[in-house]
Formats: sequence, C-alpha cells, structure tokens
Amino acid sequence: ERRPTALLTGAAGHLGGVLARRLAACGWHMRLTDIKPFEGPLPDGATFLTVDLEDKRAVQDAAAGCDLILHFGGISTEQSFEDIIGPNYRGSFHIYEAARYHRARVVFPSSVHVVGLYERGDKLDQDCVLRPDGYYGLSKAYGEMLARMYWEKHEVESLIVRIGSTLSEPTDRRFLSTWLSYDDFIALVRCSAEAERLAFTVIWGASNNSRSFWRDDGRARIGWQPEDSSDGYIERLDAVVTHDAIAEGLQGGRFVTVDYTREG
Ligand code: 15L
Repeated sequence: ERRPTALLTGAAGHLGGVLARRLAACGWHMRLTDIKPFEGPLPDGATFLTVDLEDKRAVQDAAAGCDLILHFGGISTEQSFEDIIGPNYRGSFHIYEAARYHRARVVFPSSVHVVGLYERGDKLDQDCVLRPDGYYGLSKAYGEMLARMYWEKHEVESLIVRIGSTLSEPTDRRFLSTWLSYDDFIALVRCSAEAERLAFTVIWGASNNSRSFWRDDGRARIGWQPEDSSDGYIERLDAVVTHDAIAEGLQGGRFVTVDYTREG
C-alpha cells in the first residue's frame, strides 16, 4: 500500500480534522496547514504549519515534496461574496498553481451546494448543469472549473467530490439523501492516492442512500464503492424537517434560504 505525503489545508476544520487523524493512522505522511491553530494533539507523524491560503508563496512552499494536496481549507458556509473571495477564489487558485508546480494530485471538496437549486425529486448525473445556491456554492463551481482547466491545460489530476453532508450520523430528512459516512469518505480519499489515474474525476460524495439525489459518476474508474447507507435512519428521521417550503423542497436545504428574494 502506498503511503503518500499529503498536504492538507483546513486541518483545523471539521473534515480536515477527520482526515488528519484517520489518514495519519493509515500511515500517510500528513503535512497539516490552517490559518487557525490545530486543536488537540498532533496525530503521529503529522506536522503543522500556519498557512494563509491567500499567501501564494506560503502555499507553494507548503506543497513542496507532496504527492497529493487535500484542499479542505476555505469558507464552508454561506457568507458574503467579499468574505468568500479571498479564501475560496484566490486560495483555490494558489492550490492549483502549487499542484502544477510540484506535480501533485488534488482532492477538491466540492459540495451539494453547486446543485442546491435543483428540486429534491430530481436525479442528477455528473454532467448536469450546475445550479449553485449562493456565493459559497458558486465558489465551489469555480473550483470545479479551475480543476478542469488545470487538467486540460496542465495535466494536473483532480478528484472532485461533491460532498453531501458528512457527520458521524444523519440528523434530519435531507440527510437521508445526502449523508456520506466518515468511513466512506476516508475510503474515497484513499482512492485518490491508490488509483492508477485520476485525470479529472467527479464523484457524488454520498453513501449508498436509497433516497440519493444523484447517480452516474466516476467511482468505478477510481475503484470507490461506498459501504454505508442512511436507509436505517429513515424511520427515525423522515419527520425531522425544517418547515420551510424552500429549504425542504430543494437539494441545498437551508443554504438556499439565505438572502432568497424570489417570490414563488
Ligand atoms: C456544505 O457544503 C457545508 O460545508 C456543510 O457544513 C453542510 O452544511 C453541507 O454542505 C450540507 O448542506 O449538508
């Protein structure tokens, strides 16, 4: 089994923390970075460096010698355009420049929020038209296009994961469609190192949920097969809803309702 050296941005965040601990436990050499301090003890064999994604030079230096960049830094909730532009637009650009320079692969976490304005009843495939539900989703759509451009012009390989919702357990009805378990998430990220070739691969980041909004992606090509499912939570969570018709009707859920001004 390969033991890659991976640069992880956003190591102090929720999914960053999960990746830092679990990939270090798999024997990966983890180079952790964040603009905030890493809480708790550093995992075995990991190092931590404070890096601001807006500092191109610092990002470039942090990526030296890495096979893989797991880009989990940046803003992960709906915010103003001005707050998002630095970390998510400039920051992702710096990551792709570093990947090009150091010939590293990139795992780019995209999000359900790139398709948040589709109805819950729609079944989407990977080539669907993106319908971002806010400035955050829009920055993820830009990240996907950035990845595509760096693949087509510079042969930088990317795994784009349109993550639904990742917590230890689902907590409401929408989660029954969007849940990605930690185990399935880690297995997917491990595939990014194991796969012979990533090229430009798009994956819907959800476990085997029978209520999934999505189908058809690149999982067979990279050898990923989710094993968990939200189905066992249907009885308990089907009635756990927001009582907001917009949030409940669309794939993006609550994020859609932030500054929503369309009437009907
Ligand atoms: C996301 O993209 C967010 O980063 C995360 O916090 C969740 O809210 C998730 O989407 C979701 O919509 O469930």
